[in-house]
Amino acid sequence: MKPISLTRYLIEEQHAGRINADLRLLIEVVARACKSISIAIGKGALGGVLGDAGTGNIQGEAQKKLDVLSNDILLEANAWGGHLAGLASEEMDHSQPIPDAARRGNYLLLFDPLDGSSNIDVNISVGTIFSVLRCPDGVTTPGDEHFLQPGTTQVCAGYTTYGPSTMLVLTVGHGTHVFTLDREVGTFMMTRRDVQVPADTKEFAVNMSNQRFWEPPMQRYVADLLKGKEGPRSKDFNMRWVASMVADVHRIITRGGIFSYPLDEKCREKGGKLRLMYEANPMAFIIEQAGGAASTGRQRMLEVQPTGLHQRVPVFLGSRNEVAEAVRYHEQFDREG
Ligand code: FBP
Repeated sequence: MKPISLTRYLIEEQHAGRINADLRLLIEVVARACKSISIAIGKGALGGVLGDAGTGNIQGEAQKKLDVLSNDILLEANAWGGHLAGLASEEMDHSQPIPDAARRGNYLLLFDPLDGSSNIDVNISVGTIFSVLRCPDGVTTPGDEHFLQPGTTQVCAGYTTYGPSTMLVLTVGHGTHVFTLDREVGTFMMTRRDVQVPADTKEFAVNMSNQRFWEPPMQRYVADLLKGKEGPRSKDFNMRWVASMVADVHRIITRGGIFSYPLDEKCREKGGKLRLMYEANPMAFIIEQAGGAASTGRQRMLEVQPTGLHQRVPVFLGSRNEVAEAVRYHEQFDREG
């Protein structure tokens, strides 16, 4: 069957009454911004976009030039569309209401403009992650507090991965679909509809160098994976770690697996490494809509009640039976120690 464009897919969703015109146009605006980011990344050193920006963000991280450029591209693209009341980004301390009151809409957009920053200068896949919420009724100038809604209230989530090809993975709550950018015509074309993540897997992704800092249940869970078929899991597991969440999650969307960034002694005070609002929640929505599961290890990710815009959480997501297994180790430890 001839692939359909993102525009046609969204119009069909609107005609089916599953999304409204505002959300359709907002997704188109974000997708267009991601195309511009893809072009900037593709230029690499020739475009002078590699290296540090010489500035830092609220997370205390050194910003890369592409972090700042991607953030600016998304801000500019969403400033005048009329679909948003406000937006929030990994690269900005606080959320921002859309400047021109006349151009405000009913949605809130959260994004990680450039995920996988540590891989930018070494030409490994990076990405953009986004989540869309409704602006609470009666709120015209949203503040940070209006964004603190659990992941179950997301109306849309997506990520774009900038790799050998640029791909957009999207859900509006009716399955998860994959689009590939046709660079010649500049259009995202649907290349997989209704993706289903296999329930079981033999592949795990974690930064093993943090092992000594992990909690006991995580130590036991990974130790049993590494014991392979001689161990309690009775099968051999392979490991992958790209250190770009978008790339690791895209592999899982494509062939299954489990991705985890657990709590460890290095990030315990912060509550974890990855951010709930614009990394964990959108990925959890996408994965659940593809038949997978997402958890903090102790709670369904999408049910976490947010307390801060840049809040961090432990993350386990992917093939649902494997995520359930990782959660079982944590529950057993919490029960029995
Ligand atoms: P940012 O690059 O957006 O800050 O994201 C965090 C991240 O790079 C994830 O993409 C990735 O999964 C993780 O951190 C890698 O962590 P580590 O450097 O510990 O392997």
